[in-house]
Amino acid sequence: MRYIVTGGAGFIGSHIAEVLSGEHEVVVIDDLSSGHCENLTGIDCEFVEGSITDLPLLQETFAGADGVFHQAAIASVPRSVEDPLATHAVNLTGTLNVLIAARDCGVRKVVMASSAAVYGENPELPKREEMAPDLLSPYAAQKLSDEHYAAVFSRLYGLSTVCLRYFNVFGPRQDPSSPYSGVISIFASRILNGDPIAIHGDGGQTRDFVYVRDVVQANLRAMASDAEGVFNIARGEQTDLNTLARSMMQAAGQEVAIRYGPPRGGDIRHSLAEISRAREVLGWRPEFTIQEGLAETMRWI
Ligand code: UD2
Repeated sequence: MRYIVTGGAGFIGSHIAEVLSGEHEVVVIDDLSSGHCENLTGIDCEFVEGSITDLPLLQETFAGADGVFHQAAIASVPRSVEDPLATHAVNLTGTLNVLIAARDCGVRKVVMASSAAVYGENPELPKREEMAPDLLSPYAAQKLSDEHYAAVFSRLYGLSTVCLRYFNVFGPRQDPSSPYSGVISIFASRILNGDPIAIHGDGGQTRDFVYVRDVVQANLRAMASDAEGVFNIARGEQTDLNTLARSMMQAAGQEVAIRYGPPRGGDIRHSLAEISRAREVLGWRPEFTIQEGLAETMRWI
């Protein structure tokens, strides 16, 4: 099979490319705005440097492809708040380009990255796919609109689509130096350097962390199945930040100071996913415990 991975030089995309490359022809398209070529070291793939905002490039690149894993995005809530138009161009118009190019090239299926951001502050837990969205940022609006476009392309043009609502994904290659990086990669790099970590708020906030290799498997299952629609991808487990910080220090065998500061503006308090739809329809389940994922992440740092 010939598969395209948009954002394939990035954190999640490079893991998808790596697993596919053992068995399939893989084409990575990435504009290197947040991805890095080093993420593709040792991965057998064709690399196309370019942006999903370039429709003719996508139409050329997608020719002959069987499926597209669409991971390219400016994956940052704060960036979208600062610059709704620039993030719209990539996250929404870029995704529309991906769908159009896939349709035009006769691609069978597009599996794309959506986000738990669409649930916002809706206090009901666990978050279920059929819950009403609560949009708190341009990023959330862009991802929800992407889901709507995907559904419309399925109905109108027969392009099969799946949208995976990622919760808090962590693992190797999540750049700890990026200001938009996830809390686990930031904590891991600080703990291993012996530097203090900062907790925004009292540390009682919770997240549903999922290891990147499980996210890759969710993508592969979605591509292989006939299913369409929206699926939560998480472990279905709530971890508070104080517990996370303690287990990370334990795993690293290194104690560092914790500095508590004011809560971060726009943060949600609790997050937990209902993952039974992905289990039942895609036959996917998370295999890595948080401890196993943390150990692999720290080995990488
Ligand atoms: C995640 C996604 C984001 C969006 C959002 C939707 C990541 C990296 N981001 O944001 O793209 O989908 O969910 O709700 O997965 N924190 C600290 N200290 C630090 C860094 C973070 O206390 O040094 C806290 C932060 O204030 C928050 C929690 O850790 O309460 C998780 O932060 P995050 O940036 O890893 O992820 P989140 O859930 O804000």
